Amino acid sequence: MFDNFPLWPPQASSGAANVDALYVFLLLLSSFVCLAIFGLIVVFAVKYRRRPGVAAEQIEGSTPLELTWSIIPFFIFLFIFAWGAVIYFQERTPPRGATEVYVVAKQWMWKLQHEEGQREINELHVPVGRDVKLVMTSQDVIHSFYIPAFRIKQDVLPGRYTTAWFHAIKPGTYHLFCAEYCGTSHSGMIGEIVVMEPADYQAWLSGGPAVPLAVSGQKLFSEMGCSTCHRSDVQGRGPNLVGLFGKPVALEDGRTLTVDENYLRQCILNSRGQTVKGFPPIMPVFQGLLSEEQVNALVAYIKSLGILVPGQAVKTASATSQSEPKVQ
Ligand SMILES: [Cu+2]
Repeated sequence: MFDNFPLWPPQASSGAANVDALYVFLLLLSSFVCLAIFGLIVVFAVKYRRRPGVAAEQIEGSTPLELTWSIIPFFIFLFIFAWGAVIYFQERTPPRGATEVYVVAKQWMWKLQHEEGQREINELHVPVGRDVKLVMTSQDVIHSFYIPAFRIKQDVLPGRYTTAWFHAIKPGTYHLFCAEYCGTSHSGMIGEIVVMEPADYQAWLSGGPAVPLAVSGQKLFSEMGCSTCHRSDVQGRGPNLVGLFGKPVALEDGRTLTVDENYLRQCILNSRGQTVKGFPPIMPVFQGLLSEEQVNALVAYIKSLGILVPGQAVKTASATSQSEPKVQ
């Protein structure tokens, strides 16, 4: 009966039910408080109305009453805060081993690229039941990647990466919106998320020739001359990048930070001020020389060198196989 009157978008991700539960709780609580206030206004207006011959009586207030209506809401708010924080941390923490999709936003379209190399525009195919992490950046203004059915929304900013993740639980086609006003055709910056059964997804993946992103990155790595300094066999003039991703690194200025996508990105484009301790600041600036897609490919390549498996030969630039860009 209410099929054509959806109050909620479909719950198509693992996190959707949690978000809705919190939302419904807030809605019910707010409705209760709202009704209680307006109900009491009416009741008191009638009960304490002016009556002929009755003088108004001064009421001084009650400490127990005020304590009650302060302390109970305090704990209710704390409960809401804790509940919201749990959901927030779940939504902000991509699980290990998630499939990665690189997203580049521009006025006014979404460009998406799978780790396996497939490119899409305004459309993203994903398998059901798999964690998918989005590594997103913009090549012009601020956009926002919003999938109501998954209950995720994340700003996409120029000059850096932001991430989001989801775990689709229901095959189907869902809306993708840009949720940040980004210019004239902002309302047209929409797309579709197609959630497929794993077998269908595999068939879709193998549908066309594609070079894995890390392999494109590897090619670029040698074309741009990165491999002359960042060597994987001996220590070169730049840091060895094998096994670097996800590890803490000490910088020349005394800071220590964990190597993540943003650090790699900043170092590739302009490493000034971020040089690794013990290395001279001689890396050229690549800002303006690389497209966002090329930076993504380089980052994906460096990440594919990221995990060292004991007893297994270190993947070097020449040994990365075409089919298996990532050592798990
Ligand atoms: Cu936009």
